[in-house]
Amino acid sequence: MKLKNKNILIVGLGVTGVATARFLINRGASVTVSDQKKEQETGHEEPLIREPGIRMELGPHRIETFERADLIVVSPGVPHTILPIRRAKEQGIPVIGEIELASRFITEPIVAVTGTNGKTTTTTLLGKMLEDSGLKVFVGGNIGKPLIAYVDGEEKAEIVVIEVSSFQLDTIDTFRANVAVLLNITDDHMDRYPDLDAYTKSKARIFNNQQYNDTAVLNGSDPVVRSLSRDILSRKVFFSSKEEGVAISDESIISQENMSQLLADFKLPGKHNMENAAAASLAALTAGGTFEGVRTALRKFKGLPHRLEYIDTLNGVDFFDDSKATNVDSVAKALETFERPVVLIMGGRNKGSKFHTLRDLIGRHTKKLIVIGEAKEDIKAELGDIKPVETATSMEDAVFKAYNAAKPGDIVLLSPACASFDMYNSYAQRGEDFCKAVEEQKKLIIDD
Ligand code: UMA
Repeated sequence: MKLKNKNILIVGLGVTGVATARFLINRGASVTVSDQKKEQETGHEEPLIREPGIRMELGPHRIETFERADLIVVSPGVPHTILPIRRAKEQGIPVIGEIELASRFITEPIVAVTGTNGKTTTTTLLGKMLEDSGLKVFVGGNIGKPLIAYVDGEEKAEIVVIEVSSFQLDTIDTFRANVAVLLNITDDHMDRYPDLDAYTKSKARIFNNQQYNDTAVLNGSDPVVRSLSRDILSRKVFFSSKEEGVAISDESIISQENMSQLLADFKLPGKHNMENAAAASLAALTAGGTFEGVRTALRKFKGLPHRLEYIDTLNGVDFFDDSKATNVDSVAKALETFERPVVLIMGGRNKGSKFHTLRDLIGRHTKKLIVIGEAKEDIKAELGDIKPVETATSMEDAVFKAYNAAKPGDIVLLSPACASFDMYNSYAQRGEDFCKAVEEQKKLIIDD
């Protein structure tokens, strides 16, 4: 792909936009970046903004700039349906995402993971399995390290493992995953897609361009995943949850007995984690991982921060941080994991979630809800008749109220079912604030 002297427009100046701009400048392209935020709202992008040879257009997107580009590279957080992009497409200007651009420069095998929930856990675990098998691995994508940064970097890997979101898949064209994993599909991002069907079609794009000798690793217990699998061209391997462990549909990668043996070494709680571990094992073994490497990684893996992470116990009340649970399905999985009564802290920015789908689980597993952020009234309206709901004004207030509602043996769980952007920059920052609030609560108890 020729980039030198091409007039390329990057839309969105976040992590993706910055890494893409650096790559394109290094390849001699003429780069313009358009971001709707104002200059005073920029932060880590500062050095790039000041860099000579790059045109920066902050503030409202200008349609003329889009129409003049030879190529547009759109960031995942920018809907590819916004007017300036639609106009550019009408003029025949190619619009791609950073994953597509990067993949055109990658010759190493690519393993890609998508799904509504469990992507980051599975991708991380898969990376470790391959590393523990002695391979040099790049792990990135939606997980936070843009794929284009790998292409632009000096260090080369033997295999590339990426987490891909539906937003990223919306803007691929020729991207091909040698091994593609689809973990599950449930309602999410309904503020960006018209319905579940559109979101499902987006996710299924991970299998576009796969050939007969590629592999699709699929969740056989998920009805939506099963239904879309008919159209997949590559070899299909299903994993399905059973009462105990996971069943696999094809023993050419690993026998059922050896898979059960592997999973017996995996310690994270919940059926969903067992599915993530099975998916990662199948993908790793397909991509060149060894049985021993996979086993070592499964044994060592302790989970990721802000995903059902145990924080502390105060007077017999256990606190868990599940800030990463930004949709209702994640919250459902968290609640199913606990057998003791839960005081649940929910809320944040509503992504069009159907909170009422949690009614049954809330009824069975929780004793009280504490609601925060923009979505508090929506949650109250959909769930307030099942269990008592109390409103909190901050995370500290939420933890205080939750602790006071709990008895020794109970659980206080932050599992918001919402995005964090109304109060924080990220789910990680929200989780850290929760941990800080638990720490504060501990001091209050000690001082008492
Ligand atoms: N912007 C515009 N015009 C618009 C909309 C946004 O200019 O119409 C600008 C914003 O002002 C902002 C920039 O676009 O400055 C942000 O771009 P971005 O949202 O794509 O952010 P990045 O920092 O590039 O992060 C993206 C992913 N973000 C999203 O998909 C929302 C990160 O995933 C990912 O880690 C990163 O690329 C590297 O690949 C985050 C995420 O929340 C973690 N992902 C979603 C999820 O996992 O559920 C999909």
